[in-house]
Amino acid sequence: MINNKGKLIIAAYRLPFKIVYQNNHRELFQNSGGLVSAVLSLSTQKNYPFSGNISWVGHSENTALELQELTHEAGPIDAIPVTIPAEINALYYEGFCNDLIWPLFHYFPSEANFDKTYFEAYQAANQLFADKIAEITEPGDTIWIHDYQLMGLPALLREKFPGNTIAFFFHIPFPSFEIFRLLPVSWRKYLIDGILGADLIGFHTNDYVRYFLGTVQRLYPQYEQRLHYLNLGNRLVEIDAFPISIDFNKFDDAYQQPEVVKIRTEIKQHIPHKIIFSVDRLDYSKGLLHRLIGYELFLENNPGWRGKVTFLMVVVPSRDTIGQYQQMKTETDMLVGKINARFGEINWQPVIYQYRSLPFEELAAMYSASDVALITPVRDGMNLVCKEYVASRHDNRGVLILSEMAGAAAELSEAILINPTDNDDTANAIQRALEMHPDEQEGRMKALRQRLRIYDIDTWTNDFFAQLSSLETEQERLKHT
Ligand code: GDG
Repeated sequence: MINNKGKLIIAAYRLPFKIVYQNNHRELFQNSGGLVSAVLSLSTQKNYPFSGNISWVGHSENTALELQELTHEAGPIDAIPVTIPAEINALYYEGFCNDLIWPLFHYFPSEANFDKTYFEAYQAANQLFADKIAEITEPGDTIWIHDYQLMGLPALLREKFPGNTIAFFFHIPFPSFEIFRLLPVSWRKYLIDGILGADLIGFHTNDYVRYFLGTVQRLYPQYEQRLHYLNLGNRLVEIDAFPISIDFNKFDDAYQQPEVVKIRTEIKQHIPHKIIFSVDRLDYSKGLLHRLIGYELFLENNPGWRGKVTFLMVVVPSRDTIGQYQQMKTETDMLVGKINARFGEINWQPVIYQYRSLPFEELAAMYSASDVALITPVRDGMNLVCKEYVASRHDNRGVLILSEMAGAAAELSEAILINPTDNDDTANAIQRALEMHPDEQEGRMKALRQRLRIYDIDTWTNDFFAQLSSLETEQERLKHT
């Protein structure tokens, strides 16, 4: 751990809170993302390496004044909003981030729009973040920047604060150079120069690290690369893999929570046979259509299973004002209808499909009620759902079918790993999972759980900051040689 002097500043596109109105008064509503729990648990550690409150800088619809009034509810986090004018935000967030980088980095180049105004807005928004952070940064502060919305920010801050420690973590896949090079040359340079402003750059997997280093090598052959280190001439930068994890105990404990037990019992009463479960945001990267086609093929190939298994598929609304997402939703609705019409019977529905978000207790109950989790993104930076499923299986039962295209596949080798676009592979995996002997389920589940129990979200954060600390020592040593 670093024996740090200053405070920790987090920069992420969104603030971890928003103001909601309840019973005629205003309250802070905390987002339940993995990063928020990581940061909160870090702040309560005995050897917390930073001083004071954590400053979290992010976009918000609420003003600084409104948020300040509720500071007492925010615990150790000072929420500092960045105001991005609506017309810039549309081109920056919906445009450059979600209409270009998201599809491109998830290997959907045909969905990517290379619009010049997007790029200008992206630069402008990153500058707004830099300006806001500059107002609060003091010598000795550490700045930890997150994700694809803020790739330009490390360099903007490095220029202003050459002596501060800056770290960056990338939550989505970093693609191979053949995909990255589809970006115009000046955009490529802005993004890579931007990220290289950080001291430590973290990705979920070794593959993403390799692709990033390969891209740097193509753009800057003069930078010396040694293992995970890059020597930029005047600075040493480290690039490494830190597979993000989950709050294992939260999901493990949920198994016995009365509310979760109650919902689980109700689910099992309503579906008195095998349950296959999936939950994802509506997104083309999640492989929903391939998954349904694979399930349909399974039912076609295995008449004996008809009437004895139900696929419970939850899709969480997301970005559904965007045309391509609306189209995906329509195609999903139609395919579910087709499968239910083709195989359904008066007392059996092959797919129970819900388009909504779930409260935590219901999610935990669905995880622990299902015999198989079918997690088949066609591309995913990590995927936390598969880890949450494992952590929820306090009973050591259940089978995880996982796409080899999810970052998590690198760690979860006891899952049944499949190619999500190979429908035969999906269909065969479903049959194998449903017919797996309980002893084999237990053996696999125990191994998976043991790994996640050790490498949970706290270990992830500690690992990241321990690495940052040894990098600082190495940088110091180099300064004096
Ligand atoms: C990025 C990367 C990477 C979803 N629906 C409900 C609900 N969720 C929760 C899940 C899980 C999270 O949302 C989704 O996890 P993902 O892993 O898909 O992450 P994203 O936030 O989409 O995005 C991804 C991640 O960052 C972390 O680095 O793994 O690859 O794309 O925690 O439980 N939770 C509740 N109700 C829902 O309806 N309560």
